[in-house]
Amino acid sequence: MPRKPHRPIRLLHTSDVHLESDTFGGGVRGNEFRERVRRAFANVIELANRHESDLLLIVGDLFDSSRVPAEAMNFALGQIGRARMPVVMIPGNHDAHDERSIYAALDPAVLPANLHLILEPEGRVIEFPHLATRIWGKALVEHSPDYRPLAGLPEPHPERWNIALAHGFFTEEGPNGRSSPITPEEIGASEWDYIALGHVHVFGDVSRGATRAAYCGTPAPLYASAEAGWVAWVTCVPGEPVRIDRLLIGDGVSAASQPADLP
Ligand SMILES: [Mn+2]
Repeated sequence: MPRKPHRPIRLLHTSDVHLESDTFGGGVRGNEFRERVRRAFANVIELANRHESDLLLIVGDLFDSSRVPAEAMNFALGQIGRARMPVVMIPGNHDAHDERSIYAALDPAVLPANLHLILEPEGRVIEFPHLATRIWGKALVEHSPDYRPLAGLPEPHPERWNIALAHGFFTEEGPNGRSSPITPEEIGASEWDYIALGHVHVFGDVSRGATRAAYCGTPAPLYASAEAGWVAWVTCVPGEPVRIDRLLIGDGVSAASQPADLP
């Protein structure tokens, strides 16, 4: 069925920020590292504003664990509130929506008005009629081989951009014991326009059939790798294939706020 959305849209897609990572412990080096991850997230918001993105997608693992001090949660929500567009977010396996969920405890009154936090394990569609867009996502509760991040994806809407969020592991092998598997068949059969993926920390295009799908990679300097520090910039124009570009997080922000190289 040919899609007939009435307007173009542009999306900034990020995931796996891993705020509050304890990779380097609680000492000076650990604090420095956590501060650099925070700067990376602030720069993602900056980039979305500067490029006037229509939507910002945060596809899981914004936090590294469910041990998040109130001050860190306030930082993250404050940054999201600075975004001048709707932000759609799902939990990942590190910040899963289980019995320790940091999101379950949030008072809706403290959430920024532009944040659409999807916490339904069965999934939820959010309509943005002014953008001719619908977004589907669901909350990861248990990261296990039985959990299918794309199960329950509805049929695409013929007059909307159909954008899905999924946090899991893309695999071309059959059942192999990997948790939260996402298969090429599921992507191809969906007929959705774009599937924004999270979980893998480096950029990867796993498009199938008419459906574009990509991992954006982590925006944070989690590893001393040229493959970290990016977001995906997705352009949807009626009648054209969906286009996926990468934007460097350091791009366009003041030198003083750019993360330095890992020591
Ligand atoms: Mn993950």
